[in-house]
Amino acid sequence: MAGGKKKKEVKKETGLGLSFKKDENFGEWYSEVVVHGEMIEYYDISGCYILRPWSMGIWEIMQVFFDAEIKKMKIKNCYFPLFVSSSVLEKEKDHIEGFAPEVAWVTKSGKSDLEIPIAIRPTSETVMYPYFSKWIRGHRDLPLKLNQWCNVVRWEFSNPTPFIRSREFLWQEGHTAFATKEEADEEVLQVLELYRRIYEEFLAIPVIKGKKSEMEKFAGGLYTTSVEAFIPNTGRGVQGATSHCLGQNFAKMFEINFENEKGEKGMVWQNSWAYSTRTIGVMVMVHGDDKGLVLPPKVASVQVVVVPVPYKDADTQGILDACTATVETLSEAGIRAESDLRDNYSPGWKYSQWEMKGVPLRIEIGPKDLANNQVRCVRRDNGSKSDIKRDNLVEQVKTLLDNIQQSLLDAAKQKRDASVQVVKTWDEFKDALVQKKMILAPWCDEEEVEKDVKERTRGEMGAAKSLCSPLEQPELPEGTICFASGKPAKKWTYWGRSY
Ligand code: 87F
Repeated sequence: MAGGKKKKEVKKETGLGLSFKKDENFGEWYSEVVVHGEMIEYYDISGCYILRPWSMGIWEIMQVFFDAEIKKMKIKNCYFPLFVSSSVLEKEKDHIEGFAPEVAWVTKSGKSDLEIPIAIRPTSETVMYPYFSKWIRGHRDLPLKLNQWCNVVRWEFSNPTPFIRSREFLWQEGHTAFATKEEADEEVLQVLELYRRIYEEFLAIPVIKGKKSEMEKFAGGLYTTSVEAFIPNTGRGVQGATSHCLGQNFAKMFEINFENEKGEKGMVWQNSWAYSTRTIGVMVMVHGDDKGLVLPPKVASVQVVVVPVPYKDADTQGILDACTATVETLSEAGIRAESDLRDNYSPGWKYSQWEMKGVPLRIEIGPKDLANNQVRCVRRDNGSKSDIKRDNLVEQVKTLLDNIQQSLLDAAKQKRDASVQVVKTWDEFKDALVQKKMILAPWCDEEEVEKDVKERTRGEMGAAKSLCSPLEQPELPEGTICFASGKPAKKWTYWGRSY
C-alpha cells in the first residue's frame, strides 16, 4: 500500500486524507476520492453504486440546464416503462445482436417462474418506437420530439468503475422523428452542441466534437456523433455523450410511416441522443487532486463554505453571527453558500473535509477578520488566499467563482492539449500510444484498417481504437497517406485507448 508511516498517522489524527496519490495509483485514488468525497457509497451488488446527495446535486444542476435547453427546442418529456417484452426487444435483431449479453432479465415473481421472461431496458428504442408508429400518421404529427430522464441497466462484465462504467446508470435519452433528413441532421448537431456546453461550461472539461467511425458508431443507426474527453493520467479517451442520426433503419423495422402533403407515403428520419451520470466521473478524474474532489463552481451544490475560526478569548458569538450573515448575504445573491458551525470539529479538520468534498471556495472568519470587517477566501483549485471586505462581498465572491471556473477549464485544456500528439507513421503512432497520448493521425477511413489497428495494438492495456474524426478538420495536404495502411488519407482522426 502507498503512503508510509507518516501518512497513516495523519489519517488517524484527522480521520481524513487519501492514502493514494493521483499520479501514483490512479485507480485506487479514484475509488477513494468518490467515497471520501461523499459522492458514492459502494453497494453489495458489483457494478451498482449509491449516488449520495453530493453527486446527485451535480446531476440535478446539469439536468436543470439541459432540460430547459431541450424545451426551447420543443422537445417534450415523457416516461416509458422499465420493462421490455422479449418479442419487442428482439424485433430489431441487428440492433440488439452485439448487445444481447448485457441485457438483464426478470424471470421470476416470488417463487414462480414467469411464463415469458421480461427484459430490463438497456436503452429504449424498442420500447418507444412501436408507439411512434402508432402516433405518427400524417405530416402534421411530425416532428415528434421526446425525451425521458430515467435509469437503464446494462449487465457489463468488464471492470466496473463508479460513474464511468456501472451496471445501472441515470441518463436522458432523446428520441425524435422528422419528415426529412435535413431536419434530423440539424438536430444531431444542435444536441451535440448542448453536450459540449455541459462539459465545457459546466464541468470545465474540454471536449472534441466529432464523428464516430463505421466500427465505433451505433450499429443500428446511420451515423454517430460524440463529444470526446481525455483523461491524461491514464491516457484514455472517454466518450462523453452521443448524438445519433438513426436514418430510416428503425422506421423500416417498426413501420413508422407518414403521409406527406401530397398524399404520398414516406418513412420518418430519426435521431437518438444521450448523456449519462458518466459525466460526473469524468469531472472527478479530470479535476480531482491529492486532497480530494475539486468541483467546478457551476455544478457544485455548495459553492462557498463559511468556517468560523474562533480563538480562546475571542468574541465567539460575534464570529458565528458574522458567518451566518455572510451565508445569508451570499444566498440572497443566488450563490450556493453554507456555514459549518459544528462545535465538535476544529477549523483545520473542517478545512480538510471541505477540501475532500471539493467545495470551490472556503471563507474563514476569525477575530482579526471580524475586527477589520473582512473575510478570508481560500480557493480549492490552487489554494490561493485573499482577504476581501464584507462591503462588496457578493461582487468579489462572484468574481472569484468565475475565475475558478475559468482556471479549471484552462488547466484541463492545457493538460489535454499537452497529451495530444500528431503522428504520420505507424512507428510514431506506437510510440505515442506508449506515452499515453491522444493521437491525431491522417486515416484512410477503412473499416479493415481500424480492425487491423486494434489487432496490432492488442495487449493487457487494451487495444487502441478510433475516438472520433473531429468536425473541425485541420488541413489535410494533398498526397497525405494513412498512418496505418499507407493508402491515401481521407481525414484526420483521433485514436487512443479508451474507457
Ligand atoms: C446494451 C444492451 C442492449 C448500447 C446496449 O446511444 C442494447 C444496447 O442499443 C444499445 N448498449 N446500445 C446503443 C444505444 C444507442 C442509443 N440509444 C438511445 C444511444 C443514445 C440513447
